[in-house]
Amino acid sequence: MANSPHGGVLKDLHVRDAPIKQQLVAESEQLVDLRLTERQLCDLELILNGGFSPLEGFMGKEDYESVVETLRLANGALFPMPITLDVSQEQIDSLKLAEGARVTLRDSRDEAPLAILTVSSIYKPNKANEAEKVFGADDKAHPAVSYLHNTVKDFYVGGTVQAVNAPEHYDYVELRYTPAELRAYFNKLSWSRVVAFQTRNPMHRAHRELTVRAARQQRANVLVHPVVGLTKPGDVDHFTRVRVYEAIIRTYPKGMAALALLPLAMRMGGPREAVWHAIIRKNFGATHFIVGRDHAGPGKNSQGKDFYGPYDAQELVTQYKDELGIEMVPFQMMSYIPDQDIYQPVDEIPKGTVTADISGTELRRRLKTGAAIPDWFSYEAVVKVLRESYPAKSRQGFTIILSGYVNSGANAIAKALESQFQQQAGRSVSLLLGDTIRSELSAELGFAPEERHKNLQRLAFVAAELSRAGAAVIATPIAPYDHSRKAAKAHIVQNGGAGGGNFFLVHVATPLEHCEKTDRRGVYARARAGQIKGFTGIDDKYEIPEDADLVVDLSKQTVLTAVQQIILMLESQGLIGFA
Ligand code: PPS
Repeated sequence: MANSPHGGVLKDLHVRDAPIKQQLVAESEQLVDLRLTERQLCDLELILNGGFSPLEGFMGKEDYESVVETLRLANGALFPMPITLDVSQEQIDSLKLAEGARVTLRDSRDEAPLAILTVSSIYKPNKANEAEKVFGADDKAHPAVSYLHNTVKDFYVGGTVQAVNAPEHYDYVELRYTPAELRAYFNKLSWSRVVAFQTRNPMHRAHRELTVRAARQQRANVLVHPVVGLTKPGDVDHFTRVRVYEAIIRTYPKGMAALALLPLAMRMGGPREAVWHAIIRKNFGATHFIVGRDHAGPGKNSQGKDFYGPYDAQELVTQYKDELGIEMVPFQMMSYIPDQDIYQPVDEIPKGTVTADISGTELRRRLKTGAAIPDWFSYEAVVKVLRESYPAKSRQGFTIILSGYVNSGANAIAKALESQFQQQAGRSVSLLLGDTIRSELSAELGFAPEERHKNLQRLAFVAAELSRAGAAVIATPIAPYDHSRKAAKAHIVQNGGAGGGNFFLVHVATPLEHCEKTDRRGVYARARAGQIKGFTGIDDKYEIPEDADLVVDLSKQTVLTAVQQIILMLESQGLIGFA
């Protein structure tokens, strides 16, 4: 039925340790504990459920060195990726980590005890060598190498683990299968030949055609087995991707394909990663594994060249073919042939045939502009999911900060803009006037530089949350300091929307004399009289923005012309249209 696991035995540590679970749970409460990072958590989940068979823990020094140098564990078994538990010197000291010590490994999200580690060795890895040997270059343009140097701590702790609990998941629980569960599923359906498809991207018609072709070629069923642990920074989030997979799985011939999620932390290690992926899929019961073009490729190195050749991964898998025990199904890129309305691997397309493709960049452009995405490229249901997560510009939120002196007219412009946006409909509008933020969010803050900074960052936090939910946010702090404005912008760009938040700084450059002359509330008079200390423009600075997206000045123009300029700026970015 299902393929036999790597090394012959599925190392399902939950099953192995079930008879002594109560004892382990009790002991776990008494031991020192290590809270796992996201990457460590993914690794541990697959060690515990047998996805990484034949591993029974994190690699000790001997296994680590052997894997780095030879792609094999010390006992000779093929395993191309180091699976290590990194700790700092402080952790070693404070937890008294030493050979023979027992430590509880906890889920840092909910503190749940997951496993007990018995330490067999603590060693300092040569990170540069690990980068060179495992990833091909000690180049921080590689995400795993950057992670190795910037995030991974200085020491590795090796040792076997005993299972206490599997990490809890709260999303897509029904699609998460352990190797044992997937094997049982295959057996139940009498699937004896299963071709697994690895992916970290949304799937479109080309992927569906490729997998169906692989299935027919091999007379096998298809397991769509996407990674939902950690993938390449910047990838489409897994929540969106799983909705895509759920949509695409319905397009397969009835009974051909199944979808299961893999909580793997990818390393983007190209060829070595492909061998590792094959082993993992074998452990999950698959008999065949698709390796495409540039499998698990990390993109370009710091010289602008690809880290790996497009078919290096296929070559390395072929090299270990005999001992892998899972058959590789190699595939070239699929291209669409409009004349025949079919997809074909590029190596099978006769020269001169007209083909069509939509690149990732072009797809992102079409999502952004709302341009059509043709049926030959994807499925309506898939495009709908992507459009929900990546709304077109015209449906995205944005934040406008109007910065200027007190009484610059920023508030008048903001209120007029609010009316214009309300008139347009389609977006919720939030007006964050400077004094509203002061009274509602920053009542305890004064006007010292660090307090003004904090006030603006609070505003930015709220603005980013609103923008991300699709609102038009108009804010009018004085925001006199450049570094504070830049920090606010960075926060909003990073957190204000799926593909990057939309942010505009409008400098309301009404000169100080004008602001003071037209001040009917008398605040400037009070500041001049020394009754208000550290007043912007009087005895505190206003740093003129060099990076404003727009400059308006109410000593020279009316509120409405300023508003019009802002509207035109937003329209040129595709954020609003004229009704
Ligand atoms: S800042 O610099 O962005 O934190 O300023 P902001 O939050 O926009 O607050 C401006 C309002 O506070 C009144 N006020 C002062 N402004 C500048 N400097 C000092 N020292 C100061 N003290 C009080 C100022 O009159 C603004 O009030 P409104 O009612 O908005 O004009």
